[in-house]
Amino acid sequence: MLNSKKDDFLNYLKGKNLLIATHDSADLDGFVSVLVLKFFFENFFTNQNIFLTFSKLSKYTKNFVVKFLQKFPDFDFPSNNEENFSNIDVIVIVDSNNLEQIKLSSTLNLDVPFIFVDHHLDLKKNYVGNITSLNLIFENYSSTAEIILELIDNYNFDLPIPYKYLLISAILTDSGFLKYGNTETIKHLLNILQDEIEFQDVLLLLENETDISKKIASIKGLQRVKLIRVDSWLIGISHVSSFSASVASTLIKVGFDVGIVYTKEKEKYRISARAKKNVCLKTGLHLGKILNGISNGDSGGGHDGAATLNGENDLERSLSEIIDNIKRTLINYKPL
Ligand SMILES: [Mn+2]
Repeated sequence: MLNSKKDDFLNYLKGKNLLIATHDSADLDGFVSVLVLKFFFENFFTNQNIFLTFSKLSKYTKNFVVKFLQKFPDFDFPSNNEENFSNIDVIVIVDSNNLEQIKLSSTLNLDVPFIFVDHHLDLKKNYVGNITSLNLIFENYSSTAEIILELIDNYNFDLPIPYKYLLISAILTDSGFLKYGNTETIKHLLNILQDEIEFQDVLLLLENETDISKKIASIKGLQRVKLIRVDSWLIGISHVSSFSASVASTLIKVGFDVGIVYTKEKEKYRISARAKKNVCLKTGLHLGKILNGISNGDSGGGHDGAATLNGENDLERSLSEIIDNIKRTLINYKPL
């Protein structure tokens, strides 16, 4: 990240009342990014108000908080500010650049300018109100936490140990315990760990007993899966009533190259898609782009190997477009 980008970002925020927000059902990366950014701003800027808001935490994040508090009982998790946000000058939105994934409090009007800090595919939506020149969107980072770490790093800012645990946890979970990481991810981890933190201690915080409803969703997802074969590629399509993302990952684990799992509610639906990393690299498959480019008005986003679409218009049409696009990408691939 260019130093001038960081300076522009911070210079703009200086002296303003800030609200930091993240996507709905915040995962660890979104949640931690909010907390660390708030802590940094509070120490870096003086005499300005810094609020935070999240509509909901994911179940995993909630479990993590419980374990984290056993290790750091004095850590003061800032609570959601449910106050009147009428004096906010600018909103910093972390870990998403899609407003459809952000649920802001009703007291907040989106006339307030906002800036994205994110590592997902840049949707380039050109929202009115988004100061695009200040966005810190870098798709080559495996987590938003790393973008924030680099931002802080410049200013010789020493984070207290609990915050370091938080950052490492966010980086590890978002990079799939380095499976989707790169050399920079490892450098970032080493940079925070130094000699102060025992890696195994962090891993303990991230262990999670799978709950029974999630196990049942995986099993049902496997029972219902439909197989489509394209040359030597295997695409699996299934549906569950919840945990679609984790079931899509399960499809990959059992041998599918691409897994698509949908969830249908009364007026809404969700499609989660996962693909093997090497399939994306070989064929140029980018699920985030495919799920973003649906013609019925619904749009999703994500990474090459993991993407989500939350829609309300026409599930059948979205599904068939997605499947057709995936097939086309795979068919066009000619091995050297
Ligand atoms: Mn993330």
